[in-house]
Amino acid sequence: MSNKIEAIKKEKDGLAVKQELEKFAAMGWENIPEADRDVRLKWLGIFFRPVTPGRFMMRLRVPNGILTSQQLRTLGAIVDRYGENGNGDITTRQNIQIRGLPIEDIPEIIEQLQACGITSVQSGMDNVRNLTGSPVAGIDAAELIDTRPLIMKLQAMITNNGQGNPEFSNLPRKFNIAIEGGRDNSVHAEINDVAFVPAYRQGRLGFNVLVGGFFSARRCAAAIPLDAWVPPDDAVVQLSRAILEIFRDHGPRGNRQKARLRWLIDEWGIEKFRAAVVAKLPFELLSAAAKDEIDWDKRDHLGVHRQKQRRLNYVGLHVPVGRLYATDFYELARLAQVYGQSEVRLTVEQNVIIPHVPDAVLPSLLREPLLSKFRPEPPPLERALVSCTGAEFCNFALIETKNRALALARWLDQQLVLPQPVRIHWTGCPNSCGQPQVADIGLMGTKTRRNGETVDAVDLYMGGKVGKDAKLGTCVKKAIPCDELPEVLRQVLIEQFGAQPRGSERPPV
Ligand code: SRM
Ligand code: SF4
Repeated sequence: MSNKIEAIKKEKDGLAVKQELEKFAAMGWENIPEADRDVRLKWLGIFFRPVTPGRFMMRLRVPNGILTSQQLRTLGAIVDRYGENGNGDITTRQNIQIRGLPIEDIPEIIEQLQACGITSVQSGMDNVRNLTGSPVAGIDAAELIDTRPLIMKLQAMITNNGQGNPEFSNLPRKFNIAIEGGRDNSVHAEINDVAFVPAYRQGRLGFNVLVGGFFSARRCAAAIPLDAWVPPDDAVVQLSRAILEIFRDHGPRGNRQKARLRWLIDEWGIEKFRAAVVAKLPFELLSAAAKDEIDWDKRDHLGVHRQKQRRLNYVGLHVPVGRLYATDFYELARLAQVYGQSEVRLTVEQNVIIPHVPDAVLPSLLREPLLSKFRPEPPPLERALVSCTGAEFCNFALIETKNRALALARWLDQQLVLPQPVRIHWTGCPNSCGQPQVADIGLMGTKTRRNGETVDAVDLYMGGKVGKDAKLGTCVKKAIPCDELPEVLRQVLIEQFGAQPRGSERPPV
């Protein structure tokens, strides 16, 4: 049994469009064959957007979420060309998507990206997605393993040094890999197809390995232990390769709703799956360490923090729902250059960190105008807000998310005094890109009928726990009309999160 996407891949490999890009650019978006335009171009990270036809989105790869000032400037200059259509988003995989791009310009954009060391290759569809790692790798005083060199090696292997890797261009489905190097599980290890979490085995520091975590409309599952421990070196790359080869060669390809790695693990059982991995490895796969080192609550990295390097700080800035415009890219580039070492980090909470800020210039950085837009200490609900793209650009969306999420968080922050941040995640449809299952309060877009009319609504998720003992939240109430949500959430926050009312204002309907 096959499906439409398998047939498209069989007819022509996704990566083959690399050779045809100039031709597509010359013919214009209306004339590109549909399977190439809507499906295969995603192998180059180029997404046709039915909501804004003619204005493509590009999903980059930002391994470990690290960008330089030069790269930020290049991104700013690219989106700047498209006026009000041009913008970017920080994604829930510590990555950047840029928008508003006409196909005619994309070959040149790819050259500009390549010139500054960015690739968008294999960032969508049935490929290994952006590799996430600790956002404070190398600067966190309490870090156990610096994830950066491992992520870079893995990215080089998976993308063939950014050129595209035909070995992994025909997986049965998407594939997520994360490497955690700290104590707080900043990458959400539990929701990745493969995750490495720090663990001591007989006194030696390395990683325990988790497999099979994923979200989909059909099913959500937390990752389970592979019963494996690897040292923090090439073994990480070799193990990832072995698992990818097994997934590629044996993963189910019939029903796309049942094609993620976990379905193969369930079909085989974890012992058979592990044995298949062992058979491929050039080294002996050790059993897991008795416990891992994830023993902290998850940090959000906002505000000012001391680095492990003396007299240096990192400053986490809150980017409301991850949205960046050209001027923001330029300003972040400048701030990182003037106050830091021309580098920023992205987080899976869709925020930015400026590392390496010396004590002496910290007060000046905190006075910069950009910091009143991207605040280091925003109010508690806005602080912990995450939102997927939603109906503004995504044709799967059942509701608009980002603007609505921001307006509601701001209203609730005005209404209530919160004893601590409450993590609210919005997602526009059951695909769960905004990860509502990891949130304290998760909101998943849907539609409902009220007085004979169809209205925007959300399913309410609760109970998600992150950091140590991470646990997925579940749906506790279905189909709350969006215009009733302000009052519903206000009540939930008072009753379950210790919020105190301030006064009363009109809700943002
Ligand atoms: Fe996602 C499809 C956006 C993270 C599960 N996701 C899509 C598409 C490509 C659909 C489309 O073609 O329109 C969305 C693009 C909309 C747009 O224009 O931006 C989209 N996903 C996103 C992003 C941008 C959300 C965000 O605002 O941050 C995230 C990009 C990550 C990246 O940089 O690579 C994003 N998507 C996720 C995550 C979260 C994660 O990885 O931690 C998930 C759930 C975790 C997982 O995959 O296990 C996720 N996206 C999906 C799915 C359901 C997958 C499945 O197995 O069924 C789809 C639909 C699909 O693949 O068929 C999807
Ligand atoms: Fe689009 Fe749905 Fe993903 Fe949101 S969750 S970006 S609406 S596919």
